[in-house]
Amino acid sequence: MEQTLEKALRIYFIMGSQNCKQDPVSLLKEAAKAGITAFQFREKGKGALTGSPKLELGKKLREVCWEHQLLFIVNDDVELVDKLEADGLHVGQDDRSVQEVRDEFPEKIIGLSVSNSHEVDESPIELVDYLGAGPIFGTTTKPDAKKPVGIEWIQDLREQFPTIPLVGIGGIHVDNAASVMEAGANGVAVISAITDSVNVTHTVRQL
Ligand code: TZP
Ligand code: MG
Repeated sequence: MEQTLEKALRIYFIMGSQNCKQDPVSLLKEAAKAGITAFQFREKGKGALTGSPKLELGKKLREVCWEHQLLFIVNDDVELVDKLEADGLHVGQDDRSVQEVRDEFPEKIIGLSVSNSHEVDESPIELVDYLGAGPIFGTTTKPDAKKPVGIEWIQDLREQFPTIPLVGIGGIHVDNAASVMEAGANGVAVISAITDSVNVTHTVRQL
């Protein structure tokens, strides 16, 4: 990755086959051509693939990222990081600890989700490369999502960590993405804005 992480996280598309009404590989290709800057493979929740179908899909999605020089991050699944030669791993508060994943992957990009100051206080922020902050707005994509925290959470984090790469997540769409960036985020992480779009190219350009 030649560019800075801040820039690479600007339009961060997250998905797994469970989010898609269409073929995930075609969808990622379309989004890549339209200008997303990073991708997270998040095969998780109801209907998600496991085992070798998950690995095979991951390989195809990784190929698309390589072709378009997009950052390829794996959600949560430590086993897949090396198998898919991912650029990094994103972990939530209930996943493997940041210390463990940093020890296991000293050179990979590690992202951490944070939803409130308690989580920040309990996390070794100095070991992560970027923060995912949210859910910023209401979302139905993640059934166990916490209460929306609003763009104030981006402002708080930006104040506390002036230089860390920071992305907002949760309920972000074309019409509210700018407010997240204005609050101090380096990028927007989206699922349904793209997976549910009737015109992916147009949506990505608007984002
Ligand atoms: N983490 C916090 S909210 C969320 C995740 C994975 C779901 C985001 O999906 P959408 O469709 O962009 O609201
Ligand atoms: Mg997780």
